Amino acid sequence: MSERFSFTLLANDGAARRGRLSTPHGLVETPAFMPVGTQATVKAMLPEHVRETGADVVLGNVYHLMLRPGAERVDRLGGLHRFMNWPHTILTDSGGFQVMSLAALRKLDADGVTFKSHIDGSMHRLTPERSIEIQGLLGSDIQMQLDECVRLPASRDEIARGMRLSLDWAERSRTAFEGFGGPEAGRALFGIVQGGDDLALREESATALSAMPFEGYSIGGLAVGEPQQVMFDVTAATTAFLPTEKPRYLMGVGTPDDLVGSVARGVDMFDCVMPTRAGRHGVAYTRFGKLNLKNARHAEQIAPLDPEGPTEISRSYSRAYLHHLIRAGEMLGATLLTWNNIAYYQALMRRLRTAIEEGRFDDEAAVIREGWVRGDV
Ligand code: PRF
Repeated sequence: MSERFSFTLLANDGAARRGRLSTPHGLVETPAFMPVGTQATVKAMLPEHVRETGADVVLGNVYHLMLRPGAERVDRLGGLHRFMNWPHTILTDSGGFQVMSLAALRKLDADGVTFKSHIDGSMHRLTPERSIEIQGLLGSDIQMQLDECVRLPASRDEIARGMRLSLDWAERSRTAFEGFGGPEAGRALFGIVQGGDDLALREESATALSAMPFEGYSIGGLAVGEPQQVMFDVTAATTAFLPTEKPRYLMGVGTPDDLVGSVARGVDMFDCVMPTRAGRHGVAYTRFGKLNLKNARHAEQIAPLDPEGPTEISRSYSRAYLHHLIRAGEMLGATLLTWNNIAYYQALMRRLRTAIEEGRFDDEAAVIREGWVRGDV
């Protein structure tokens, strides 16, 4: 029997929290940003280099991995950690959100969702139980319940229906997780709060989930097109109803500014394709804000991305060379910018963690924001 999953709250500064997760594959310092490794790879990066930036955990997706190479195959090959050569913590998303955004066709019912693969058109079915079974086969340390994320704007009835369906699926997911021996294996299952932009529905969802024995809680259904202030208000109204001794994960968020604002509202964990996707598209995150390396004004800039940047990559390669690589469609351009971006996000989280420990989160947040105001330099 493994040691149980645990979360320790180390410090508070206002609503901001500094904590530490312990999983069968190591410690995760929070607030944490988790690079997205959808298809068993953080695109364009070696896992060793992802680790070097300071990431303690990467995210995998049930939807992609069940279709290719298949969860049973990954299990036969020794699990996802071994398969992708990432011996640290892995969190997996349950699949529902990706089915709704990627599948060629899908039909949702009270029991689950049937969908057509975007890869080869084959038909598949996900239920709360099957999603947990797949996450167990992958060997995921931190698993998500199957949920339904209703896109905003939506009517209150539609949001309420999706939230209540997700509550029912939360209970079924928990039963399946315990049936597969998740807690004894030291793994975690997070319930997902839904309820759109309706604060009363968020309270109902968070309160009902808090009464169930989850190891942590995710906040879903945000960053789906609503203004940032709405996301912040809903996040604050949701964390208020979640148990303080369990980790909170804001799914699919966000920009550096979103992260700072959400940590201030009590969020511990984040994931987002932004740093990796932006990197492949020629955009670098720096302490001066976002730089678009495709822009002609970088063509003869000998300066690096940032002489004080978070990795050797940010400090050594010239903007002119990065501009050239991106313009020429060279793979190295995607790698170098993704590397810089993940390193930037990890350095940002380290800064926030230290500031919380030292009780100066608000001051640090103000200094960070001041840097971005200088804009595209
Ligand atoms: N549910 C799940 N995964 C998600 C979301 C959600 O609501 C979001 C919303 N931003 C991103 N990823 N299961």
